[in-house]
Amino acid sequence: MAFDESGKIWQNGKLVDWQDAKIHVLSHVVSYGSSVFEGQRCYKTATGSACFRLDEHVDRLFNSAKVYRMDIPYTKEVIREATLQTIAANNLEACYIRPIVYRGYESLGVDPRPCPIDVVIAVWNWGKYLGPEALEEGVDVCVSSWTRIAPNTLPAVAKAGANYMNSQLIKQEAIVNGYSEGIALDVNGYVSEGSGENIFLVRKGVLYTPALSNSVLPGITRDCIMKIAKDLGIECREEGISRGSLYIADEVFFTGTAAEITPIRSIDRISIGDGSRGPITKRLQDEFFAIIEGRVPDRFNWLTPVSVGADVAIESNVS
Ligand code: PPE
Repeated sequence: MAFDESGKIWQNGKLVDWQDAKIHVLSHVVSYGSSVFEGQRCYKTATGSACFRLDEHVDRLFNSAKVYRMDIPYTKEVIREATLQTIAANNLEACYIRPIVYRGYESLGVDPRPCPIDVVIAVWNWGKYLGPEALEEGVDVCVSSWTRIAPNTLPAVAKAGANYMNSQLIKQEAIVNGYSEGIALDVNGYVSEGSGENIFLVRKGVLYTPALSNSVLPGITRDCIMKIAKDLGIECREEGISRGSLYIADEVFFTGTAAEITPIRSIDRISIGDGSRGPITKRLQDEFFAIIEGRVPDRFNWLTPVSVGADVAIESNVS
């Protein structure tokens, strides 16, 4: 994924040129990882571009900041508007959106309180997170030798930059060993999540996902899957999942804004089900993409229209 660098970034209330969106090297965040952030998407729908679950992402950003006593100097409404404005300014009909709130430049020392709270919002094209064929063919993953952050160390409920040091250990180990991604267990040995995705498994027609007490980020895509499953009459249980039950599941998949719904076809080189995308995974994917692409009514109210370049022709792919 390379940046195009021609766009604009929203920085502390102003849209600035991509190349000018800079911070000082002695900003608090650089030494101490003091940031919280979001990952969102804007999709091209049958009726124009739409930001997906904007309110929920803004709410989660503010919750993450609250945990770390970061007082965001803008209202939620300003952040929502700034997000839409940044998408429009970059003229992207579909994009990934990255709002970041961080402790800026003033002084160093662990106590962050003297430093300002800075906010940026950037958008770019981000294709298939786990490879171009991943959504259909599935990915090969491993169980990580690294444990996920424990609830009394770094709270997984906050999407904090520092949590991703743990994610980087998980991800790099997986990649250098020939896997696409790693699944971390929590501090008690139960399944937690991938380095940047929540996880679900299917067994005998029932969907299971780790509970929030298993050190998982309260994923917005996870929430979508739980709502869609309920609607389709598929039972979903949030509970502790053992490592062993991953291997004997009929289907396993990841969810995330970047990963969307990615089937897992093997774990530690053990085939999951018949080693291809399972029927319930496909049903959930089909429904998820139908909603986000505007091919069925937005019955959960997940889409916020964005006016991107009025003269951009939007192809309708209503089938
Ligand atoms: N767990 C983790 C650790 C995580 O980072 C994500 C999102 C999720 C679960 C799924 O959450 P949600 O996107 O709300 O469904 N990971 C983001 C960042 C990935 C990155 O590489 O950066 C994302 O998918 O945008």
